[in-house]
Amino acid sequence: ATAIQRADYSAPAYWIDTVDLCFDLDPAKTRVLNRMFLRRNPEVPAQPLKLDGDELNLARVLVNGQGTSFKIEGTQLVLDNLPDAFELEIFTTCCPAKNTKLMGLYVSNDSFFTQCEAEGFRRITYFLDRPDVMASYSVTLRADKAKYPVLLSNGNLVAHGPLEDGRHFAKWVDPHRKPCYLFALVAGQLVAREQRILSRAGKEHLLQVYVRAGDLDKTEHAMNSLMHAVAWDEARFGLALDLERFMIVATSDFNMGAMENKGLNIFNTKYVLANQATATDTDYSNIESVVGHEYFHNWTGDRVTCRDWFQLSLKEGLTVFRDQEFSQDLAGEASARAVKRIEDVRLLRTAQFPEDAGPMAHPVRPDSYIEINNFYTVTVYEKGAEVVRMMQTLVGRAGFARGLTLYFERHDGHAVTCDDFAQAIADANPGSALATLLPQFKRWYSQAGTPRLHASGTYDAQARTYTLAVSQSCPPTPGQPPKEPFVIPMGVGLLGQDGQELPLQLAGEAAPVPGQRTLVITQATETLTFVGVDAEPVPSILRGFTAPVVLEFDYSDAQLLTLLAHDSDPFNRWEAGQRLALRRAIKSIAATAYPAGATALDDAYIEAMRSVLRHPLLDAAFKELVLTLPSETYIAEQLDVVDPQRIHAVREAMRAQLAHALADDWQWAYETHRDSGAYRPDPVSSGRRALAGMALANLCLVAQGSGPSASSGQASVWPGKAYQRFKDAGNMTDRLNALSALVSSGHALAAQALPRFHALFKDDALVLDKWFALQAGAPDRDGNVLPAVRQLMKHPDFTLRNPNRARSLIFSYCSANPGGFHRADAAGYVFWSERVMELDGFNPQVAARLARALDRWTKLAEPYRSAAREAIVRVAAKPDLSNDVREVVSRALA
Ligand code: BAL
Ligand code: ZN
Repeated sequence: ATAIQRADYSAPAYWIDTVDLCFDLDPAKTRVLNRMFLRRNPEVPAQPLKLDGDELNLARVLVNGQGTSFKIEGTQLVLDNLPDAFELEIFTTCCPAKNTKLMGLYVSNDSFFTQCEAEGFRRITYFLDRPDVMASYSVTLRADKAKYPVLLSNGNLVAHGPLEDGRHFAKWVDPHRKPCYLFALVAGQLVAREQRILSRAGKEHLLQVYVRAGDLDKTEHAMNSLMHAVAWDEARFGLALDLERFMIVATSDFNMGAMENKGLNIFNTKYVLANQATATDTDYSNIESVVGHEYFHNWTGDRVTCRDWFQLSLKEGLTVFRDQEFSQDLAGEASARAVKRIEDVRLLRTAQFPEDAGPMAHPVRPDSYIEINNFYTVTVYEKGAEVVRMMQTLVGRAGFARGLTLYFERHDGHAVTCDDFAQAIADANPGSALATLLPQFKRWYSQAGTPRLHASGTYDAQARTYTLAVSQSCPPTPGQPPKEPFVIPMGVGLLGQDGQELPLQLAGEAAPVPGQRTLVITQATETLTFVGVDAEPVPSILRGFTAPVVLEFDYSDAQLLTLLAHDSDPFNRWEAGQRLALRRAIKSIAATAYPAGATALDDAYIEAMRSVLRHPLLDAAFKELVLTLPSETYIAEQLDVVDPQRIHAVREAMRAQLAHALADDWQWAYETHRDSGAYRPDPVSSGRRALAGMALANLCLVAQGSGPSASSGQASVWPGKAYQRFKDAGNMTDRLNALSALVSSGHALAAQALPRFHALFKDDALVLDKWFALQAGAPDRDGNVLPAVRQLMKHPDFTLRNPNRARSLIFSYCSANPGGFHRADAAGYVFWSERVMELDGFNPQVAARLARALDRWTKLAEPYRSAAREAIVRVAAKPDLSNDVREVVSRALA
C-alpha cells in the first residue's frame, strides 16, 4: 500500500448533488439501489469518474437509465465518456452478517448498524468516499417487520408503512447536505426513551435514545446528558439544535466509542447504558463527555466538516475541547473544574506524550498516512484539543466564542481545513496575540513532538528582581529533524516563602498586577524579569497546564512542598505532589540495591501527603488525585532506558509504604467518606467515593504487607471489611472499588469475590467487561497475570470478536498493565503477537490499536528490547497482514 500525502490534495472531478438509497435489508444479502445525480466539477480537468467500493457485489450500472460500459480498477469502479450532468444508478449487494470489520453495514445482536467514518460508506455502495463531497440524502429501508420493527436513518421520517410478505418500509429524508461518512442506518428490535424539548427560540425537538428492550432503565443519564449538551451549546456558543429529531442508538459491537452521524448518532453501549447498580462514577462521567462530544459534532464536524482526512483535528480537536469545556462547566465549582482539567492532562501526558515521542509520532495535522483509521489518535484528539485551548487562552473566552461565530459565518455547509479554523479565530480577534503570531502559532499543527520548556530562576536581592530564563526545544520526530520555536502561552504566578501569592510586575511595566498572568513565549530563549520582589519567590509555572509541553524546572523539595501546600492554582498544586513522587521513584529506580523501594519515601513526603489527606478544605476528588502516584507508564517516559519490572517493583513498594505510613489516616479517610447518601454521580459525591475506595485499597494493602505499621494489629480486619462492602454496596462504584481492593492487594478473599461478582452480573456484558479488565490489570505477582489472562480467554463469556470484550481482557493486559506484560521470559510479547495476528484476521482496525502496545520498545532495557523487537518482526512477517497493522509495525521497526 502506498502512503497518501496531504500535499497531493485535489478537488473531486465530480460533485454528487443528491443520493437516493434504497435498502432491502437481509443479513446474508442486502440489496442496495443507489441513484445519484452527479455533475462534473468544471474547476478540474476532465477525467473519468472513479468511485470507491470495498467488498461489494456489483449487479448493474446505468447512466441516465441506460446500460453503460465500465471498468473495475483495483477497488474502484471507473466510468468514462460521461455527460456533464447525469443520473447514475448502481445496484450492489453485500453481506452484513459476515462483516466482521464492523465498518460499513453490519449485524450485531440481530440488528443492522452502520459505521462509515472514515471510509466505510464504500462498503455499502460505490461512491466518491471523501469528506468534501457533500450531498442531499433520501433513504428507503425495507425489511421484515417482525424482526426489524424499527427502521432509522438520518433526518426526518417522511413515510412508512407495510409491504407484502410481512415486510415494511420507512423513508427518511435528511434536510442537511452531508459527506457520506455521516450516513447511518439502523434496523432492529429496539425501544426508545423519548424527550421533547424546546429550544430558546421556542422550537420543539424530539430526542430519542434507542436501546435493546431490557436496557431502557439504563438510559436516563444519557438522556440527561444530551439535554444538558443541547442547552450548553446554545448558551455558551449560540449553537442551536438544527434538527426536528435527534437520535442516539446503542450497540454492543462497535469499534469506537461513538459516532456523530447527522441526527442519528450510533454509540457503543459503554457510553450510553448506566444505572447505579451496573455503572461506576467514571462510566457516568464518560457518558456525559461522549454524549456531549457527539452532540457537539452536530456543528463542529457535521455543519462544517473536513476537506480531507488530514484535517481530522479540525473537527476532533475542536470537539474534544468543547466536550472538555462542557464537562468543566457542568462540574460547576472551580475545584471540580480543576479536577476535570487534571484528569484531562493526565490522559494527555500518559498517552499522547508517549505517542509524540514514539514511532507513530505525527503532527496534529498529519502529512501522510497509509491507513486513516490509524490516525484517530490521542495526538489528533487530545493534543488537538490543547491547540484549540491555547487559542482560547490567547484570545480569551469571549474572543474564542466570537471566533467560532465567525467560523460558522464563513464556512457553514462546507468542507474546510485547520487553516480556515485558525484564521477565523484570529480574524475575530484582531490585535490579539493569536492574530499577531498566527503563522508561528500554526506550527502546533505542523510540527510533531512534545516541546520542552526549560526554565530557571535567579533572585537578585539588591535589585529586588526575580529573573526567569526560559528556553524551548523540541526533539526530532520521524521525518522532522529540526523544529522551529512554538508559541507557548505560559501561566505564571510567584509565591512568597510563606506561600502567599505575590503581585507581578515585569520590568518596564508601570505597576504590579495582582494574581497570575499568562505570558507568551515565542523565542528559543527568553528572559523575563519581575521587579519589586522582596525575597526569593517560589515560581508557579505553566499554571493550569496552559500548553502541552514538558516543563523542566529544577525545583528544590522545599519549593515543591510550598507549592503543594499553598499554590492557589490547583493544577500546579497537584503537579508539585507528582514531581515529589516522581523524583523519589526515579531515585529508587536508579539505586543499585534491590529492592530499592523500602526507603523510597522520606518523612517529608509522607507528612506532606498526610497533610493533603487530612486537609479540612480540599475536596475529596482532589485529594485522591494528589495521593495517586504517577503511573508506571508516566514514570517510564521520564527515563532513557526502561526496565518495566524495576519500575513496577519500585512503584509497588512506594504504594505499600504510603499505605503503611498513613494507615491511621486511611482508616480515618475511609470512615469519614464511605457513606455518600443516596447515589448521585455528581463531582462531590463521586470524589468521596473515589477517596473512600483509595483508602480501602490502602488498608487492604496494609493487611497483606509485612511492613511496620502503627495499626498492623488491627489491619487484618480490612480485607474482611472490604469483602463485606463488596457484598453490601448499593452502587457499582463502591462494589467495584471493594473488589478491586481485594484483587490489587492479592488477598485470598479475591478468589471468593470474583466468582460471586460474575454470578451476580453474568447477563450484563458491560459489567463482565469490568470483571475481565480487573483481572487483566491486576498488579503482577511472580508472573501470575499472564496465565490468568490465558485462562480467561477460555472462559465461555470471552470472545475476541466483540471489541469491548477484546479491549477488556487483551488490551487491559497488553496496554495497561506494564508490570504484567513486560516479562523477562518474553511470554507477554508472544501473547501480544498472537492476538494482533488473530484480530487482524477479522478486524484490522482493532488489531492495529493493539499493535500500538509495543510502540516504545526501543526504550526498553535488555532482555525486553530484543524480545519485543522479535515479536514485532514476527507480526510484520505475516504475509496477509492488513494495511492497518502493517503501517504500525513498519513504523515501529523503521
Ligand atoms: N468521529 C469518530 C468518533 C468521534 O470522534 O466522535
Ligand atoms: Zn469526535
